[in-house]
Order: sequence, then C-alpha cells, then structure tokens
Amino acid sequence: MGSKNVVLTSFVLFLTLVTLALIYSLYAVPRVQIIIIQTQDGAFKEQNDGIRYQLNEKTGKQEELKATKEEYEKKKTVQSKSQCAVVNDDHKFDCYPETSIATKEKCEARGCCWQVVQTQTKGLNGKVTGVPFCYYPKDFPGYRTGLKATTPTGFTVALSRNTTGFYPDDVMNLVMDVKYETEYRLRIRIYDPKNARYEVPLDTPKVTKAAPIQRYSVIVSNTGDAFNFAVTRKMLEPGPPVVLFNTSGAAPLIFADQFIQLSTFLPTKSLYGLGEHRGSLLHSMDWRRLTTWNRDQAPHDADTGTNLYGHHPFYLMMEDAGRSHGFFLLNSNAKETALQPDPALTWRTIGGVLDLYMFMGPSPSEVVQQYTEVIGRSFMPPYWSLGFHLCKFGYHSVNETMAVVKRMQEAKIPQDTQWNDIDYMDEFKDFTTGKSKFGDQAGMVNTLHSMGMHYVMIVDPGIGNKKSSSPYPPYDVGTKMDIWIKDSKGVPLVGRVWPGDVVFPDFTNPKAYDYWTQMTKAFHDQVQFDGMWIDMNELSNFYDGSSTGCPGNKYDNPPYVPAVLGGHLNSRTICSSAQQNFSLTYNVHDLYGFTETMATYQALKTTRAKRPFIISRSTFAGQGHYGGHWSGDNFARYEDMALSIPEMLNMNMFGISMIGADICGFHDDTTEQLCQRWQQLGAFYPFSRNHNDLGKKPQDPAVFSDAMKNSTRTALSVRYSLLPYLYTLFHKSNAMGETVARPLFFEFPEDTNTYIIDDQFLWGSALMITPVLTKDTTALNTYFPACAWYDFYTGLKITGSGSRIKVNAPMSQINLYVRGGNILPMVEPAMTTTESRKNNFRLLVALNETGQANGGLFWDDGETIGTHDSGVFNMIMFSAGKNFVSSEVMKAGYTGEKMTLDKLTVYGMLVTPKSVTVNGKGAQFQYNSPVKTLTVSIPLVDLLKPFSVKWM
Ligand code: MIG
Repeated sequence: MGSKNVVLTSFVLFLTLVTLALIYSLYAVPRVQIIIIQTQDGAFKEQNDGIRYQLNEKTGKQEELKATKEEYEKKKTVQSKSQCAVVNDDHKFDCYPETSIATKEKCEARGCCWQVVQTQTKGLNGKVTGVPFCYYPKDFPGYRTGLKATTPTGFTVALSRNTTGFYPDDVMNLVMDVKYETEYRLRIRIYDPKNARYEVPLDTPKVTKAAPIQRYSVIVSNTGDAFNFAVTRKMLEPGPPVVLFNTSGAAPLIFADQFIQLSTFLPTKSLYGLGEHRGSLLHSMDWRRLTTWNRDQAPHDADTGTNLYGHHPFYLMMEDAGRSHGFFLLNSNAKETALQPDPALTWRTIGGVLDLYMFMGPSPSEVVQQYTEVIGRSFMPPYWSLGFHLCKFGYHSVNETMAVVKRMQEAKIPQDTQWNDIDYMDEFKDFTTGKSKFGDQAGMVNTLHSMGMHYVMIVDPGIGNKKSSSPYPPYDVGTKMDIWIKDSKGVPLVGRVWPGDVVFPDFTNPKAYDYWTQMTKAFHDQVQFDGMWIDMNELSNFYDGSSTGCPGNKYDNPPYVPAVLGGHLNSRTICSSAQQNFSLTYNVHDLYGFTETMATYQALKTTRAKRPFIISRSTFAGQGHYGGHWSGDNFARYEDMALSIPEMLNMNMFGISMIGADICGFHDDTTEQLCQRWQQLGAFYPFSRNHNDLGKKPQDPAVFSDAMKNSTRTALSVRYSLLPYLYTLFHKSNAMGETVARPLFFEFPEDTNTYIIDDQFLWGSALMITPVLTKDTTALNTYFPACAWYDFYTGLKITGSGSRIKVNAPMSQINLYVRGGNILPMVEPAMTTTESRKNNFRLLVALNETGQANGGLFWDDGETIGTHDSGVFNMIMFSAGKNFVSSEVMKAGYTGEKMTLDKLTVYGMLVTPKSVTVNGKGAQFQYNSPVKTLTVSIPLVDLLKPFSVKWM
C-alpha cells in the first residue's frame, strides 16, 4: 500500500469535490419549492400559493422565485422533453432494478428514460451493475405535500398522489411525521395513516416532546410534481449548512404495498456500515447494490453485495472537517441499498414503513452512541468470555475434545473456554447429549470447571419432529405449547436441518420464551454449560420453503424481489408466507436470530442467574444488547483474514461489541503460517475463537510447530495481560455506547488518510493493532496518525506524522502501539482468566508530547448481572503529569477480591529520574535511557486506595 494510499485518498477527495461541483451545477436549474419551510428556530411556516420558493443549495436558504405559475408550467414542459438528456450518468437512478433484463419498451412503459451505456458487470446474484440503462427523468411525478400540522414532537405533513405508479397497490395517502427527538437525533416516519402496516417491534425510546434545541433542520417541499425533503446540519460555527440528506432530484418516493423506495443525494462518498456484508470498510459508491435478507451463506469474495447472515440498515458517513452523521432505517423487510457515484443512495424495501433516524454526531463515536441509544447498548459480557475460545466441528467425543484441551495446557497456551459443535447431540437433536457415542459430556464440563475453564455448546433452532420410541420433550412440549412457526394454513411448517425434518420455535411468540427457558434449564440440569452458541438462525433450511414447498402467494412471490441469492425469498429458508405470532415471516424473517437471542438471554439469565453469554450467527439491529456474533463460515485464506477486520469494525458500529471471525479459517485446511498470523490478529478480536469445519485438519494452535506455539502463546498472553483494559472498554460500550474495536478514523476524524484504512485498527482510543495480513511478509508499511506512539513491547517512541512508515514485522509477534496520553490497566497474565484475576495489576503509562496521560479501570466480579446499576463495582481513574502518576478511586463498591498493583511502566520518560517514591516511600526502579522507559516495582499497593508515584 504505502504512499499509494495517500495519493489514492487525495484522488478520491478530488473526485468528490468535482462531483460536488457537478451536483451544484445541475442544481443551477431553478427548482421550484413550495408549501412549507422549516425556519431556523425549528418552527415551520406555510408559504401561500402565490409565492414560490426555491432552495438555494449553496446557502441552504429558501429564496423567493420571481416567476409566475404560467412561466413555471411552460418551463416544465420544455424541460420534460429534455429531461432524459439532462441526467448525467452518475446521476441516473435505476428505474428498472428488477433482476430480469430491462428493455426499452418495458422501461418507457414506466415513464422512464432508456439509454444503453458502457458494458455492465454481472454480480453473483445475477444482477447487472453499472450505469442503469433505464433511469428516472428529472422530476418524475409522485407524491405532493398537503396539509401540515404542528405536533408536540415536531410536525406532520400529509403526502398524496393522484396517479398510480408501476408497482401494485400504491398507498395513495401518507403521513410524514417529523420528530425532533433529541438535540442530536431526528426521526422521520412515513406511513399509511389509514391502514396500520407492519412495524418492527424494536423497543426504541418514546419521545413526547420536541427537543428544545436541534442540531438539524428539515425542509419539506415539492419540486415540480415530486415531494422531497432535505435534512441539514445546523452549524455552530459560521459557514453554509451541510445538506446531509436531500431527496430533491433523486428517484421519487414510492410507497406501494410491497415496494417502498427512498433515494437521496449524499454529501460525501465516505460511507460506512450497511450490513451484513463483506468487503472493505469504506464502501465503494461505484454502482453497488447491497441486499439484505438473512441467509445461511458463506461470505463470497467476488460480490460484496450479496445477502449474508444479518441485517443492519445503518450507515455512518464522514462529512468534511471530520464531522460525521448516522442514518438508521428501522425496517426489517427484505431490502437493498443501492449506491451510486453521484454520490447517492437508494433504499428499496418490500414492506413495513419508512421509519428513519438521523444522528448528528458530530464525532463518529458520538454517532454510534446516539445509534445505540435507540437500539440498545452492547451487553456486559462475563469476564471469562474475554479469554480465548477453542472449537471445532468434528470433535466426535469427550475424549477427543479433552485431548485438545490437554495439548493446549501442555503447550502452555492460554484458553478459557472449550466449545462443542453439534457432535455432542444425540442424532443432532437439540437439548440432548449423545452419551453412548459422545461420552460423558456432563463430567467433562465439571472437569473443565475444576480447571477454572468454561464450556459453551451449539444449539440450533430446528427441533426434530421425528416420532421415536422415546419421548423427546423439546418437540412434545413445544407442540403442546403451540409455539411452532405455522405455514399459511396454520399447520406447523416442516423444514429440514441437521436432525432431519424439524419445526421451528416462533420467538416472536412470548410463550416461546417460557418454552426455551424450560428446555435450557432442563438441559443445564444435566450439563452445566456456561454459554450458548446459536447457529442456523437466518432461518436456515435445507428445503426451499418447507417439506411441501410454499403456496406461492404474494408474500412468497412478491412483485419485486430484491437481488437475493437463489433468486427467491424462500431460497434456503422458510416460506415468507409462513405465519408467526407477531406477523408474517415476510416481515419478521430477519428478526429470527435476534428474537432467538432475546429468548436465549432470558433462558440463560433464569437458568444460571449470571450474565448470559450468547454468540449468534444471525443478527438484526439491537443484537448487541443481548449477545455477540461471529462472522460465519469464512475460508482459510489470507483475504478472509484481512476482511475480518472491516467485519469486526462494522459490527462495532452496529452496536455489537462482542465480535470475531473463525481464527485460522472455517472452510479449507489452514496452513501453519496463515494460522500463526491469524492467531496473532485473532488475539485482538473482541471475541477470540479458533473454529474449523468437519473433516478439516485440526488447527488448534497446539498442533503446530514450537515457533507457531510460541508466537500464539505470546499473542494470547498479551491479550490476557490487557484484559482489564479490554473489560473497561466493554463496560464503556455497555454504559455509554462506545465501540470496543474501532477504525482509525474514529479517533482521528480530521485525518482523511484514515478514512480508507482497514488493515489496522484500535482497541479503544489507546492501542493500535497492525497485523500482518499477507503471506511471507515480515515488514509492514504502518500508518501512524499524527501523535506520539510507543512500541508496546519495547516502549520505543514513534512520532506519528500522518504517513506510512516501514517497520519490521517478525513472525514471532504482532505489532502493537500504545498511543501517547493513555494509561492502560493491565494484569499479570495466566492460562485462564480464573487464574489471572488472582494476579496483580499493572499500569502502562504512555506519555503524550506534553508529558501527560490518563486512563481508567472498571472492575467487578465479572459475572453478576447489573453490577453497574447496583453499584457493586469499582472505578479507578489514573492520571500522569510532569513527575507523577496518581489515582483517584471514583467508586469502591466491590470488595470481593483484592486489587493490588505491583508494577508501573512509563513510556516516553524524557528525563532520567534520580529517585522514585510510592506513596512517599522510596521504591526500586529501572530507567532505560536509550528508549526512555521507566519501570517501578510497586510494593503491593491496594488499588482501592488512592496512590501516587513520584519521581525526581
Ligand atoms: O450446516 O454446526 O456456521 O460454525 O460449525 C452447518 C455446524 C452448520 C454452520 C456454522 C459453523 C458450524 C456448522 N454450522
């Protein structure tokens, strides 16, 4: 990469500017704005029909248009003839997004423009990408604004159309409800006021009064015959307002029963989020189409837009000057997001309503905080779950499983948790243990516990319905409780997964919570597991639809099918026409994994009375509040390892802090070198688990050479030593909505070079991780943002200047850098967290350019639910100045375990100290003058009392 990236960034920026200039020139054509304007003080006022206004895009102000109605109508007719020609390629909004081939006739029948352009490319989902041949003319007619009213939370506008569009069942009358929910959060709901439609049952904040101050303003208007609206950022500093969302001149709003479309221009191309998809962190705006409809699908390399396991209709955008905003479309139907170079974005969803939120940031971290305030903050994980996890599909017995644990112990590689895949079950049936073949699972778990370790096993949602001689309570009880998903006729839908034919619990049914809790508890009575791994919940089905197919009604075969893999909604999943308690599967399909996670959370909480630990493959917005996620069935390839970084960073933006990829790769046999590098990177996934497929070569780190084992031990020991810091980050994520793993641009939003970086990342604000991601590589061009950095291992200072520097990257370690200005709470590592929790704490102080640093430590027993709310925790703040490091105990609510400090290291100590004292008494120290580090041996100080270390 290297300086090429810098050049590339400047080029991208240059292109962005040129594009923006182009948009402005297009806007030079006067576009008539009428009806309502939103004034700066937040009120709106009506303009009477005689006076027309136009939005001056440069100033964001409404200006009176000195033209008569007649002149306007005349102009419009002239314009419409040339309407197709005036749209330049980047500006063309697809009028024929169907995967079937568009023709001139079909296109013009829609009232759209047809022009064949350059060759397009075909994605894996069969959809052609590139400049659309069929596109909307400017000012395509649609809804117009009508009555408006102030409300306690903002205002509403009636929208209506008098002609129908080209999708069946237009909702002719809509309401747009603009809510000023908080100073930084705007919500706009566009819905059918007459007929209630499906809405996502996500528990979002209820606001009854408009926020007195808003950092945004909303302008609603008509351009020709098309309603449009714009959201601008109100600036505190002088300068033009920034238009963040602007539907004017984009594809028209369409709101038909099964096709809803909203298009907008975007202020920049720095777009992130929109999941779950695999690809670079920064989205390409080059005619991408990102489809969401949860699917059991190993991520593809060739097409980043295909539908995967999860659904997160959220994006974060970097504006100029390092500001950012976020956008969330609360809608769970199958959908796609089309991106185009203008830059512009189009949402297409096939159901529900348009319920959108905008978050004003202005920092990227604040955007995520504002987003998670709506969807729920990340759960507080048990401390043990921060340790290393080991798993494989195909540990066929207790003996085989324990043999792996044993060799990990012998290799002295830290491991907290052993996992089992479906191998433990009796005929792959949930909540059974295959005693005769698999062995004594309960005994094994007890042994693991006696070793200070933990145990997690997989549970799939499909419940085997085979009649057998012995009773199978999970099926019998579920049938009695009547909680299965039903087909369109009301009969339990039969799917097929590992146990053969199955039925599926409907987790939108409150009764299913009791069912799941009963089953979980009954199994836990046998096997004392510690957490649950829930898989196959997209919902995965080996049949398309069901054992008898699908009836093929308008929900199975909607008029518009987003570009999903398989071409049909029922591909590898259940029928969309299936019925669930809350709504049709058509609507709630993508909530399956999420609702299963919620039910599992309650089941584990009730059963174990400790913090639940859940890793789910399928997710929806809000998942992070109940559990974590892994990125599914990756391949043992370098590119898969590299792409795990954007996946992890995206999930953190989606509020899922507990996230990791299968270390060393799931599919394919790994190689030692790849696995060694992946163990190094994976030691810095918030969720660190090595897992691989049935029939693939074992890849637990203990099977490899000494060099590999040494490197893995080093990486995991560093992780274990940093767990107090990581745990504190998880606490901040839980309490404040901060991300745990974050992109560089979150910390350096004004450094535009960081916008494309996804081969490096940060833990919190203090630790930069720079893994090797390619074969046979022992040097890296590492990007150092402009500030002081220290090599984690040696304390050697690197003064960052916002450029790439070539550094050695030996096979034996992963390069890590501590950012000046931070104090990291650490602990002496051990083989498990059970052991390391008994060890002494350490502090790593990395001074900034002015010789200062700060940090904090959150601590509790690591497993009790709600310690932050109940006050059973400790919070200690650390600060360092010219000649001291000291602490302040903000909270000492947990005294169950001692907290002792035995060592303190200072990086960036410019003067040689003559003497060092701890709490006023002389202490032993070492000063390394070439690298300028100071190490102080602390005579066991109690961290629950303030201390100070001074030097002279
Ligand atoms: O049909 O349980 O993604 O991690 O090992 C495959 C067996 C089912 C898919 C999961 C994978 C797991 C596997 N599962």
